[in-house]
Amino acid sequence: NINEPLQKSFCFPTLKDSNSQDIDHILETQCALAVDLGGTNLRVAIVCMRGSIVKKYIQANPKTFESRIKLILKMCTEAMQDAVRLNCRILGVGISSGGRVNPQEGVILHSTKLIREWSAVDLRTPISDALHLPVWVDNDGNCAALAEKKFGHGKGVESFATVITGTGIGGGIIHNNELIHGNTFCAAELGHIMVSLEGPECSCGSQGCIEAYASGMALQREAKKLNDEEMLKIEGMKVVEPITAVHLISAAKMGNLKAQAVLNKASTALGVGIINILHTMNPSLIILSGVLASYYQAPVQRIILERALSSAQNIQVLKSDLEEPALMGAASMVLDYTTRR
Ligand code: ADP
Ligand code: BMX
Ligand code: MG
Ligand code: CA
Ligand code: ZN
Repeated sequence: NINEPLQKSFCFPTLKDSNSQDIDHILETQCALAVDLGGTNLRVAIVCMRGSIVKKYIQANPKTFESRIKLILKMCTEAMQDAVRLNCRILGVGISSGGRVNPQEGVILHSTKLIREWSAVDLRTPISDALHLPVWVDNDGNCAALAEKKFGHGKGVESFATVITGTGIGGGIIHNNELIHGNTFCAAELGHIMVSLEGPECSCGSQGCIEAYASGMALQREAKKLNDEEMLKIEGMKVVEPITAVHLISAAKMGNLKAQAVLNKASTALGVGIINILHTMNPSLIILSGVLASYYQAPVQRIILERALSSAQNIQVLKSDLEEPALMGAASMVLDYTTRR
């Protein structure tokens, strides 16, 4: 089973094994250490069984392999010290990362240039050795799908897909209640669904991918372009650098026609990409998450009504109500595997 990572054996003492006089120990909450590596940020969190984030740490994701591994270990060590004070017992480490991931081996197989020096990386061995904990790893979009399944709109839903926008666009597909990893762990790379033969260049090396139209980075690229041409700001608009997707959205809302055109194109690309998902797997639900989800929800729903086959139109496009889907999914791997009897 692909979802059953090969682990060294670790011993998890149960309450019965522990000293019954140690009241503090009995009151300990079982928690996971969750890590999420994205194109911009590196997040670590202590996440408890019920799915709440006890404490969260955020840093910029370093640009080199060495400094990235070093920072992951430093942040995890700090979190483990805090966990002791917070009476949290850490059962293991769950890691969500951009890139194609072999979850059985805990290896990042390949990454686009969104995360440099991040191909053929065995993450499990060094982290497990340093922290003396079992380690699970999966792709960030896949982790987001696991989180929706356990804590979010995907609860009890047999078949759904999730699309998460950050720096790039990640995807995760649950079919028959299981994640789909594919033949070479490249399934559900939904950001690289292509919607045009030409189109903008993508960080994957191709062009016309929905990530190149609709991700945080793509909108930032367009916002900067407009700003350089002095066409972003309109009367009454304050722009605090750095220019991001947020400026584009507020300019559009204030009536900037150029900004509206960029966002229309981005929404259409995303909507058409999502229709391709509908026509491939015919799920019962699409969940949008990430920084731009609330912006995209309505246009995507509309484009489906305009352009999908009628049999695929009766689908809900929901916005995730989870605070950090990728991070929560990373935690869920730990919580599910360590407490399963
Ligand atoms: P990652 O997982 O890729 O590191 P995050 O999910 O942390 O990314 O999101 C960071 C990306 O989202 C960046 O591209 C940034 O420009 C963009 N971003 C950050 N805040 C906002 C916001 N409020 N609205 C739109 N985009 C944002
Ligand atoms: C890229 C790709 C995906 C990832 C997605 C979202 C890499 C390194 N990343 O398309 O695997 O799921 O970005 O990532 O190959 P994020 O940076 O937006 O969180
Ligand atoms: Mg991310
Ligand atoms: Ca994925
Ligand atoms: Zn691409």
